[in-house]
Amino acid sequence: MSDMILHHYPNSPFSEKVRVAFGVKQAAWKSVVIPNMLPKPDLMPLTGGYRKTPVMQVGADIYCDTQLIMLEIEKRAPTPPLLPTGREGEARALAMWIDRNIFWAAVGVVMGALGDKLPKAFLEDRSAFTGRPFDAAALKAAAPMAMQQTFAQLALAERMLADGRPYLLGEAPCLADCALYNPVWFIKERLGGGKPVPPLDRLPLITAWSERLKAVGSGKPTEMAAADAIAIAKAATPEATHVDPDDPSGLKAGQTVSVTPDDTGKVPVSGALVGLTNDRVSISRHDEQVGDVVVHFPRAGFVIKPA
Ligand SMILES: N[C@@H](CCC(=O)N[C@@H](CS)C(=O)NCC(=O)O)C(=O)O
Repeated sequence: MSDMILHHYPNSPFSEKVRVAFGVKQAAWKSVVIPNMLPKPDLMPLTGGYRKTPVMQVGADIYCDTQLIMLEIEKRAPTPPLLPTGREGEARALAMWIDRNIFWAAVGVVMGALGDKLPKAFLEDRSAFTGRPFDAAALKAAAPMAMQQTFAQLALAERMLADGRPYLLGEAPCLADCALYNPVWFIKERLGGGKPVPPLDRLPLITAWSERLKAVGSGKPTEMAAADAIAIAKAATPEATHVDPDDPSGLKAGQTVSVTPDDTGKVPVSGALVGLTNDRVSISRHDEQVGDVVVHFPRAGFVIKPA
């Protein structure tokens, strides 16, 4: 089986969500470190424009968004499971809530504290990425509200742990734990040097839970050069995919479409529709550097438009 190659950077909290999943599974993976802002010249030929972090590559298949990356990891390294039997929907729904709500509140906490220490180029990049002003003064002004929001939302997760369970859905870490580790790790590592700083100081169960997840580690990474990842894509053939002919969207196999995130980093990726299921949309594209690749996105949170 081809290697799972994660394109990521160390400070990226969404990448930490994936790295901890590799840890749960003690999986082997290849690590390609990418820049933390545009330009990303070695990533764009693979994704066709999708700019977010992380991206997972397996041969000539490119998986965008951690929603889908986690499902691919689950398929390729099934044990122990991230989706507890009979509770897959719960685990995935919790992850969506965390990714779309708690994460952004936590960004407000971290950036509110660090905003004036961040390079201008980074702040400009994130303004373009989010479509909102990302400057030190605006971030600082919004920080107290972000702190309250982060606490209010994390308090819900704290209540889940109140019956003594070690992880959000029971005895073993699942997808929801990996998702929640993202914003908690972000606050702890960026602001507290690993120690619980506000609002974590008022969340003892989440703090103890985060120590358990830290001990899980990141699996078995091996460094890989970006050029090697590109060569792997070029030499590989994408896996077979399927377009559901009865999909209510009316989209048909082979038609040209664009796929765009609905929240941040709204860069459309265009190609021929080769896969469409309830969970994912897959498009085939050709690039001189990487040859024929298929780029996969989740359905939830992505807008598909006929070209
Ligand atoms: N919904 C995406 C969110 C990913 C995301 O927002 N990642 C941040 C970094 S943690 C990002 O892309 N920042 C801009 C960049 O890295 O260029 C996912 O689940 O993968």
